[in-house]
Order: sequence, then structure tokens, then C-alpha cells
Amino acid sequence: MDLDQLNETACAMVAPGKGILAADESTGTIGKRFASIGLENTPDNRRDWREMLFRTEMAMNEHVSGVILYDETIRQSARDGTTLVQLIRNAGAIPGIKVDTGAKALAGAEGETVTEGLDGLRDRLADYYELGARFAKWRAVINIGQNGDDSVPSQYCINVNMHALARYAALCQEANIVPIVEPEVIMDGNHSIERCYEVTEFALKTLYRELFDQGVVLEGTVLKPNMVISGTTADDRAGIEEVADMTVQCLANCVPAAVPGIAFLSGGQSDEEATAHLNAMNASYDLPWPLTFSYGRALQAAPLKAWAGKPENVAAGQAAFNHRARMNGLASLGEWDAAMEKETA
Ligand code: 5MM
Repeated sequence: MDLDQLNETACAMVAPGKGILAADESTGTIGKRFASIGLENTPDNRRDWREMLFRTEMAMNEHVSGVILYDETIRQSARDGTTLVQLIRNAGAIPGIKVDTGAKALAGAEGETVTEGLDGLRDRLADYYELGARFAKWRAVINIGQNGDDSVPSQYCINVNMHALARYAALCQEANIVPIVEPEVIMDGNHSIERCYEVTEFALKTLYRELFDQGVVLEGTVLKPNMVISGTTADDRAGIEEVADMTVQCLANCVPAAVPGIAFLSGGQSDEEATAHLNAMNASYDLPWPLTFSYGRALQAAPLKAWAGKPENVAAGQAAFNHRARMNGLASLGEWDAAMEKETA
């Protein structure tokens, strides 16, 4: 394990003004995204979509530090034969890879899941390193029980998921790959922001205990958490400042200062909401770690709509991606303003 290399990569992933593009949708998930624009879910269409993003110069050169890829994508080439990994490198960004194999029903715990993918992971990581990956991602899914059901998440669910995240992280570091640890508390539901805080704290405290127990070097990791936020269908959803304050308070209580950076998931927030929340945290607080983005939907929804799967719309898709990447880059510095949303890319 080369700790200097791991720390250098982790710091580059959260460099000032930059964040991570989560383009690691599995085939099923990207199919749902394509369905929204009436596009068939084929390997060529998936390549064209991702090639368009990775060739978007301003976004990629100035605001994207790294890209999380899916197994198919890390092996794919652009139309001219350049590998997609090389396109990312050409932009000065770091290729990364999702290595979990998805959240599966957790035995004996209705409504809860455990993320799988540890079998054979050591060999897969060696293969991914050869293919160019310098960081990886594993996402644990934590649901919040609804309508007063405080039994979800269970201690059992939190324990097995955080244990698996730490096992994954230790294997990554052994392979000189920086693990992004992603314990996602799901936003769907009508729960309050206070309940989201409790569950996020429960998950993060358990996660850092497991990482310690399994010898994971925090300086060579990046945390990808949810924000502390009201459920999507909650009454009286918390406003921007409250989300920023409670998220920062929760992280300050749970995340050691040795962690090089925190890159949030968007989790179903609207594009602008995800940007505004990130900006509010960076504008108001001086924190031990940089706070940035590792967004999937909140970076891709606008370009996907503008592109709509048509070659003649590539410039429009890239303009939309440039715009969202720039807005989030500014938010990672606390320099975004809602009025900037009206500016063209
Ligand atoms: C890009 O979305 C990923 C989805 O992966 P699956 O297809 O395996 O479900 C997801 O893991 C993503 O990397 C993060 O959760 C962040 O995405 P959002 O859209 O929440 O910012």
C-alpha cells in the first residue's frame, strides 16, 4: 500500500473548485434515465452519452476532478477508438470505478438491504487498476422507516452495511485505489429532517468505528454522504440554511478531520437545490475538510434532456453540462449565487 499515492489521489479528488461526476449507473439505472428521453438502452447509446460528457471541455477540465465509471464503461472506447478512460485522463481528471454489485434484500429484515460485491473483489480491483482506475466507489443503502416506524434502519442493517463498506475500503487501499465510502440515507419518504439527522449520525458513527477496526487509513479515503434533509414528501420541508446547518453539524460530530474531503451525493434533489445546499455550507462554515459534489442525477439530468439522444443536440447537451458543472464548482467554493443560474454556459 502506497499511502502517499492514496492521499495524493484523495486530495486531487476534492481539489478546490472541482468535484466528481458520478457516471456509474448500472445498465438498469441508465435504462430508466434513457426511457425519460425515449432512447433505447443499447451499448452504443450508452457510449455516445458518456463520450459526449467526457468530451465536454470546460466542465471536464475545470470542474470535474474524477469520474465514477461502471464496469462496461471502463472497458469502452469512443467512436474514434480512444478509450473512455483516456478521454477522462486527457481532461486532467481521474478515472474511478463502482465496484459494488448492488443493494440486495437483507435476510430477516423486511424493507432493508445489504450491498454485495465482496466476493472476488481483490482480483477485480487489480484488474480495474490495470484499466486505469485510481479510486473506487461502494454505496450502502439505508432506508428510513415511515409513519413512525422507528425500527428501520435496524442496528443489524447498519452493522452489516458499514462492516461491508470497511472491508471494501481495506481491499481498495491494499490495491492502491482510494475508496469512496458512500453510506446513503435515502431521501424518499415523509420523514423529518431531524429523523434524517439521527439516522445519518447512526450510520456515520458506525462507519468510522468499522473503518478504524479494519485498519483503513482515513487519509486515503473520501466520504460520499447524503445531506441531512427532509424526506421528499415531508410536510414543511426544511429550507436551504437549515439543511446546510444540520448537515454540517452532523458531519462535524461524526467525521474525523483526517479525512481529505467529503463529496456529497444528490440523492434525488433538484439540480439547483443540490447546488444551493452545497454552496450554503461552503459559504457559511470553515471546516476541516473540503465539501464538494459527487453528483449523478444533479449533474446529468439537464444535459440528458438537452441531448435527447440526438447527434444534432450534442452542443446543447455539452452546454447544459458545462453550466451545471460550473454552478457546482462555484458552490464547492461558496461562490455560487442563484442569479448565476440564468447565465448561459
Ligand atoms: C449514478 O448513480 C449511481 C447509481 O448506481 P446504480 O445504477 O447501481 O443504482 C449512484 O450510486 C450514484 O453514484 C450516487 O448515489 C450519486 O448519485 P445521485 O444521483 O444521488 O447524485
